[in-house]
Amino acid sequence: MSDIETLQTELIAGIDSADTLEALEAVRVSALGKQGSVSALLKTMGGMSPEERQTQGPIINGLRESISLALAAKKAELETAELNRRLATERVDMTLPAPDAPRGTIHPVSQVMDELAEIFADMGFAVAEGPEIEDDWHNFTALNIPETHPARAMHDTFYFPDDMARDGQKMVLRTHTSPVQIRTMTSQEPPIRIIAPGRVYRSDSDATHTPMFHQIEGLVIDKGIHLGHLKWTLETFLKAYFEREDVVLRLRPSYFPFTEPSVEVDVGYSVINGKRVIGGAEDWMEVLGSGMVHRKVIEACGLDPDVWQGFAFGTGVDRLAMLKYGMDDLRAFFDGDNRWLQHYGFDALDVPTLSGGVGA
Ligand code: 2NM
Repeated sequence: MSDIETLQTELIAGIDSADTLEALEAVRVSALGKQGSVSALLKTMGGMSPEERQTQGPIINGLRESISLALAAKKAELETAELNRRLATERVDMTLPAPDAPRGTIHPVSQVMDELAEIFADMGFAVAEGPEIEDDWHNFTALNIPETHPARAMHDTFYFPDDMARDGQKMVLRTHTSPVQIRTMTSQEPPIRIIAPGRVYRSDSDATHTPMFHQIEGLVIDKGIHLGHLKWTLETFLKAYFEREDVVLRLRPSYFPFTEPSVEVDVGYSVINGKRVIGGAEDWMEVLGSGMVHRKVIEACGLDPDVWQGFAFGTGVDRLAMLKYGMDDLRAFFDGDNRWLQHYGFDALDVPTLSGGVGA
């Protein structure tokens, strides 16, 4: 056997017996590395005569080729074996409880807004939105609250500095969502049926008032709309929201600059185990303000009040949430205390539907 054949036999045996990737790499380095036996043979070709090179060249190159192929084949074999070993031994136990990761919940205010959107969507109302930074005209003037009107003082408005005025209009943080109704009336053709949920701001802070709170207002504009439509809509809404058929409404005359007549809506409640429960008529509590939209408001929006009439209503979302879910301190809504959220938290996947009951 020639030296080359002996070397080849030895190297192939070394490759065959390598049982780890590291051992195989050692064989590769000993043959094809810088100081390797095959590399040394390749280097001898430089000093050969042309005749010698013609006979030895193919033999040495053949050796290098066969060793390279044997190394590659063995490497693939070892890698496959390693993968199969890992597949056979490594396991993920899908029955293990997930680690105690922090879990977000739906805030009661969001939950109630979703419930309200669902209830009103069923009655054909769309959801409308508008800016929280408003100009004086949309927040006050168009709503029949002129400069000198005492309601401006009533609203405890947050005003922006004079140099932030736009088109000569002083800017404010909206004190109610009514400017959304104004924007809808000036940009859409009646008939209109919308609710406008969102954040509103008033400079007022104590146990029952926060400077930011959530309102939802509704607006219907069509021909021949009267107080009967208003009463039916609010009764249907309150029964769906409190999920009780025995919800009783009491309408009282009131005053808002933007409605005439204006109506305050009380809902009857009973006291069960010291807690107020909606339903029955043991006593009354105020839940909504409403009325027929003032003709001056309809006119301000460019509509003819002799053709178009409507009703509007408004209430506090935070208060509606407290009444339905038995919360007693408004300030906890904005503390961001995760224990409170977990207690009242609603599941992100538990979307309110009328068929499933809107409540969580
Ligand atoms: C309320 C009570 C009564 C109201 C009126 C309007 C508009 F834009 F149509 F004039 N929007 N919202 C309204 C009426 C709001 O909240 C207590």
